Amino acid sequence: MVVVSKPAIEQFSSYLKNNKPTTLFTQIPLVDLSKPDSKHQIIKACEEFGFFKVINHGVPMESISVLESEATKFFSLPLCEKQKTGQTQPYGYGHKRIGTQGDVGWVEYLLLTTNQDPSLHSFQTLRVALNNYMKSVKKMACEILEMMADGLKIQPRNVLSKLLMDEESDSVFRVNHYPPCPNVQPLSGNGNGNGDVIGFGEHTDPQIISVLRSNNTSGLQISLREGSWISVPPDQTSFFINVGDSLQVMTNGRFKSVKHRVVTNSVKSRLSMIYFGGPPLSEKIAPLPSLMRGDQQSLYKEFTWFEYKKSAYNSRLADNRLIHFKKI
Ligand code: GA4
Repeated sequence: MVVVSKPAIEQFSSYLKNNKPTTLFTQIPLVDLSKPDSKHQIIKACEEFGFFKVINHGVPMESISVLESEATKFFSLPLCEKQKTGQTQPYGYGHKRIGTQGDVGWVEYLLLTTNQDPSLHSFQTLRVALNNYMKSVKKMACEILEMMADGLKIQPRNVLSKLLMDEESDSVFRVNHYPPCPNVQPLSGNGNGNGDVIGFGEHTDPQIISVLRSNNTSGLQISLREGSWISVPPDQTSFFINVGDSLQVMTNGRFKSVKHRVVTNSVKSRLSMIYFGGPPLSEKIAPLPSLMRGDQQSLYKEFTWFEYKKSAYNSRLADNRLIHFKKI
C-alpha cells in the first residue's frame, strides 16, 4: 500500500482536471468475439472510438483471478520488498512517478517487458501467474488483430498479429494499483462521485493494441473526439481494447488511438492489468500498402518503432506524440 501524506494529497489536487462534464456512458461498443459479424463491429468501433469491450474472449477466468490475487498480494507488501523486482528503469515497481518527464499519478505499478525476463525471481508465484495470463491475452490480442485484417479486407490476415508473435516483439505489460484516494475537493458537477483526482493522466498508448482488464472498481475514462470524457463502467469479466498510435499510423488514420485516463475512487482500490502489444524495435511503422487506395498518400513520415518509442519515452504523458511524425 502506498502511504501518502496530506501535502501530497493537496499536491494531487492540482491534477484536478478541466471542468468539462463527464458523462456516465453505457454505450461503449461491445464485441462478442464468438459472433460471425464481430470483425465488422471491431472495424466500426476502431473507426469511431478507437476503443471497445470484448466478451467471449476465451481467456480463462482462472488465470485472471490468480493474477489478480497475486498482484494484490504483491502491492500489499512493504515498499522495500516491492522494490526488489530486479528491473531497471523504466521497468519494475514504480509509484506516483510515470515516465521520466515529471508526470505523477495516484498509482503504484509493475511495468514489465514480456520477453524472457529474468526479473521477479523473488516473486515466483507472481511470475508464473503473469506468464500464464500474458500467454492467453496475447493469443486473444492476435485473434482480434486477425479479425481486423479480415474486416479491413487485407491479406495476409496475420499482417498485424505477426508483429506481436515475433520473438523480438517489443510488448510490455503493466499492473496498476490505484489505492482509494480521499476526496480533495467537493463535488463540482463532474458526476463521477469523487473529486476527480487523476490516477493516471490522459494519454494515448504508443503501441499497436492494448488489452485491459480491471477489477470491479470504476475509474477508466475515454475521451470522445469533441473532447468530453466518458466513464467506462467496470466489468471484471470482460476486456477493453484500445487502438494505439502505431495502429493509427498503420491504418493511415482510419483507426484512431484513443485518449484515456484513470480517475481515482475515494473508497475502493482499482487494480488493472494491461498488455501493450508492440512490434519489434526495427519494424517500420507505416500505412499498410494493402490499405492504400489509388494514389493515396501516407499522412505520416517514415519511422521505425525504435524511433517512435524513443521519442514517446521522452514526452509528457498528455502530449500528442504523433504530431512530430505527421507530414505537413
Ligand atoms: C503509456 C502506455 C504504457 O503504460 C507505457 C507508458 C510509459 C511509461 O509508463 O513508462 C509512458 C507512456 C506510456 C507514454 C509516454 C511516456 C512513456 C510514460 C510517459 C510519460 C508503458 C508506454 O509504453 O507508454
